[in-house]
Amino acid sequence: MFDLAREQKAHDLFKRYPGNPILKPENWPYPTNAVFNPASAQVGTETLLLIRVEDMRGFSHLTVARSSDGLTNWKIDSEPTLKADQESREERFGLEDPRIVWLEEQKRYAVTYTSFSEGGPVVSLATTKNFKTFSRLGALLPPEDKDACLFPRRFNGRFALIHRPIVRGEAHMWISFSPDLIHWGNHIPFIMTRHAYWDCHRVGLACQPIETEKGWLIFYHGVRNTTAGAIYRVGMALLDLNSPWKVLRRSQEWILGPHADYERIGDVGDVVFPSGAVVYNETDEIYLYYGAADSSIAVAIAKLSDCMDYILSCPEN
Ligand code: BMA
Repeated sequence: MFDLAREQKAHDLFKRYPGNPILKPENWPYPTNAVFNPASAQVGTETLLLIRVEDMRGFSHLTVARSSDGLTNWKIDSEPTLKADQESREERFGLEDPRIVWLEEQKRYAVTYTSFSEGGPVVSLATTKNFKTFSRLGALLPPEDKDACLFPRRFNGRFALIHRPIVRGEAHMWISFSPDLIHWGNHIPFIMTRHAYWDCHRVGLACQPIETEKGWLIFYHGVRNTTAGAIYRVGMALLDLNSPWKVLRRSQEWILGPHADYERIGDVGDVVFPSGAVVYNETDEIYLYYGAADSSIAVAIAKLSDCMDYILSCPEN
């Protein structure tokens, strides 16, 4: 139902950082076409972004950039941090769109990303302690699949993965479970595209799930196809803390959409594509890192308490 007060909250939630875009191809220490769709983690006192970098064949790899305030003075690795193994059928056409979570029980980070395999896009998993060396666990599920992230802990003994397979041409978000990060089952579609809405054509997880007292706060991208092309916008949902396949709330409105020039114009115009977030509990802030128009990286900032206030004002799913 249309609700003007809620529309206003959705509209006002995130403020774009005035120094956007924070990272552009011109900043790179080596030639590159585009830098976008970054994963994020707070590592020690630094914000780390693991960034999708597209080379001039059109294939992507992942490169680390670090900053002490998460906004400026980025130190970028002088060469690709995680390169595709082009001998492998899994990674033949590059690595794209990573997400990071800290797995406390394993004392290491889990990085999920899209491998562009010979059979199409698949979700792959690698773990790392230092973002220098990585252990590859391979593809988790068959193609076509994208937009995946693990939860940082188990539920009833099982790891959980949000991902976005394409089934019968439909692009809904699914959640799947595994005892060992290798064997996956109990596949449940749980956030579907909504007919006639801004997210009617495709949905997919944005950044890593954020644990709050009221449930897991997730951001997702939603796509509408128009006569002028696709528009990628961002919405939110709240998942049950112990049963994350249960959707407690879902935003009716989008909370971030392409508006600034750097979001409207680029290799793929009209795209905002968040894939990383950092929460600062001391200041109640959330920094949402996103690819802008498949060309550069931007950040938008909100109060976490405002995000919770807004999502709790949205109807149940
Ligand atoms: C999606 C993904 C993203 C990309 C977006 C917009 O399907 O492939 O990597 O940013 O399209 O082009």
